[in-house]
Amino acid sequence: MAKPPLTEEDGIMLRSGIWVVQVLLSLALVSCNRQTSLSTVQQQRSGDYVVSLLSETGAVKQHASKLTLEFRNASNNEAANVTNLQVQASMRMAGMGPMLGNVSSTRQTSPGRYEFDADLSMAGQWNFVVTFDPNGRVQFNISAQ
Ligand SMILES: [Cu+2]
Repeated sequence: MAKPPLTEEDGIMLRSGIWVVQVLLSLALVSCNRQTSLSTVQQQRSGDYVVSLLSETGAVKQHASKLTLEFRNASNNEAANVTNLQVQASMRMAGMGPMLGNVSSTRQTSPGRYEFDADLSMAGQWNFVVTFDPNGRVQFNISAQ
């Protein structure tokens, strides 16, 4: 028995189905890009970990910026999760105590990656001290622009 010809309604169903698939595909691409488009600001070795400070531009801006810490196992380069992650930013000031940057708590965005917000009140040299696990520690010396 021959199939009945497609009606106009069938055509609309088909087109909207394709449209839904295209939207889902582009959403998947956007979320992948968000993860991979970060650039390395600085990388440090700490024990068994390679720790990278990442940002969208590869630089750290004065005032509010979104930064990401990435932890990888030094021996196999696999993303590694850590615990008790804390970030502190400070700037050495002549003739007075250090100036502290306003740093949010970290939120995990993917395996081994943790995003945080940093608000640095001045341009210049900032120390980011990162502590994790029971005894993990790494320090980044960053020039905020
Ligand atoms: Cu300062």
